Amino acid sequence: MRVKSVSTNPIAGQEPGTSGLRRKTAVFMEPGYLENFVQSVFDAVGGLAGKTLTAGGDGRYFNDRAIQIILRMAAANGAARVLVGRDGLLSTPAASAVIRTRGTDGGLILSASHNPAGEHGDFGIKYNIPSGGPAPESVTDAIYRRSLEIDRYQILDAADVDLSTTGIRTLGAMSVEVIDPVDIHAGIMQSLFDFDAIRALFASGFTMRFDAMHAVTGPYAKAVLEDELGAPSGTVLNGEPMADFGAGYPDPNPVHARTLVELMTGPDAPDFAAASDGDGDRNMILGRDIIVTPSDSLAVLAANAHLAPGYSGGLRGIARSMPTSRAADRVAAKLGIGAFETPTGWKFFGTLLDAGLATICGEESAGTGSNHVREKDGLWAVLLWLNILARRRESVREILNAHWSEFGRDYYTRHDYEGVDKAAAEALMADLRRRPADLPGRRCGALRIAAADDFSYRDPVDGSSANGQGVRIFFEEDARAVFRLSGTGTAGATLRVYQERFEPGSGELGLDPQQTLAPVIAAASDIAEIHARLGRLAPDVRT
Ligand code: VG1
Ligand code: CO
Repeated sequence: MRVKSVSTNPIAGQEPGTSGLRRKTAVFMEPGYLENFVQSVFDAVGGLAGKTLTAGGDGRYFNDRAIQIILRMAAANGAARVLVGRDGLLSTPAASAVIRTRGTDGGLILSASHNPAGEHGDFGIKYNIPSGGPAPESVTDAIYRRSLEIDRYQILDAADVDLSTTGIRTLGAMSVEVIDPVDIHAGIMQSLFDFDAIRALFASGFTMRFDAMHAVTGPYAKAVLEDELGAPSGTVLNGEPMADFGAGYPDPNPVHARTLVELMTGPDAPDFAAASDGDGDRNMILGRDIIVTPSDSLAVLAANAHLAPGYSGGLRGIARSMPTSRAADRVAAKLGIGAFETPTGWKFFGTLLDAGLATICGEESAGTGSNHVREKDGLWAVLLWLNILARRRESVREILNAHWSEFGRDYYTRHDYEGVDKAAAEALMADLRRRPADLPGRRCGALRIAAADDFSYRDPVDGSSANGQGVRIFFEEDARAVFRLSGTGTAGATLRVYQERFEPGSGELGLDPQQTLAPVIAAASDIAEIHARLGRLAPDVRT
């Protein structure tokens, strides 16, 4: 086996500020494209000589071939060992768990998360640092700079490594340790939650469905829910990972998980349901006749976390992304612990978790997690919910109602305008950014603007800063609208509009947030001139 040094042209890889590289699968399959990114990572982290890496992905189309390329490149770059999930699989939270538990020098995760997979879908790759978390901007910027100047990559001329069974193989001078993709993560889950209580809950006839959406979480959910906790087989739906995710869209929201929502509003609804996304880091929580909004879920989990053994000593603090509702802040205030507001993206939670300032974190996009790993963790959220349900023995609806009566309710909805013209969306944002000074005082229907800004953040631990993270409009009526462009798409642009309004002391379940928030929604689309600029009368997705 010999090391080949292949000359290559620079590629404009991962844009600064994004947490991974996502492109059409066909782009990734172009000769040298994946290789350039991988070599840029290896170079940007100071080379691989003698290092150990973790590698795995969500099983989407090209995962199998990309893993082999990464292994051959790691060997050619002098790595000592790579830990790889069997069949090249690792969910994002499991990869984080492996990096931390086994102390590897970071890892490469193959996924485009919730983006559709397949030959005509999307592929993605990201580098996680040795803490197990997404690379911070200083690292992604270094990778990006390297990708612009790279002129060769190193790869071993060798046959594929057998990844179909666990065990240790060799590839040149490097060892490849094929691990069970579930074990390490499942062990952490067992250490955090009251499995006996959850087992008793299922034994009492409690019913649940978990929709793995043919993505990576199937094996994780089956191992824990069905094999370990005694939920009947059939609890996990669509549990076989498929290269094209069964032609589905593994984004756990009311549009893409519609069948689950219909099940929960129908006559055969189980007590509880959940879904996860492509790479297993997000979650959707449903009860009979109720979808729990992610912002509420974060607040409920934080308020009840002490019921789980892993958090019985209480929380150090709660962190949420800026567009996430303030429901979690109300819990933090009551518990007398810190509340943090960070830009969108899990990487901003890393320093807070490392410093012990926050224990639980969450995003409105259905990502929730804790200090057990450094990624959001879909199955973790589902198990914490189950632990709470097992201890409280109330329905999801009762728990939500009680929460709102205690803390008040933050009505919330996010509207996504997908696949809109990029230039028009950027102009819309640029104009909003220019206007914060003249917006206060302006009337919008029944509302009046109190303040407006473009969110910027200074990390309280390392002092790094991030600007331009989303335009916030605050209304005098305890309401807020936020605008930002998605950074995870691969075609056109997606405008996200986040709308919320606080109602103190209201446990009114019957109210539809779209109706309650109608004045805020109208004001937001008026201020941003959404119809005129994007030619859209209604959003594609409402969550
Ligand atoms: C979206 C979500 C954000 C999340 C990110 C990655 O980003 O809004 O909260 O952190 O996806 O999640 P954007 O830029 O499209 O709004 V995942 O599950 O794709 O790793
Ligand atoms: Co994801």
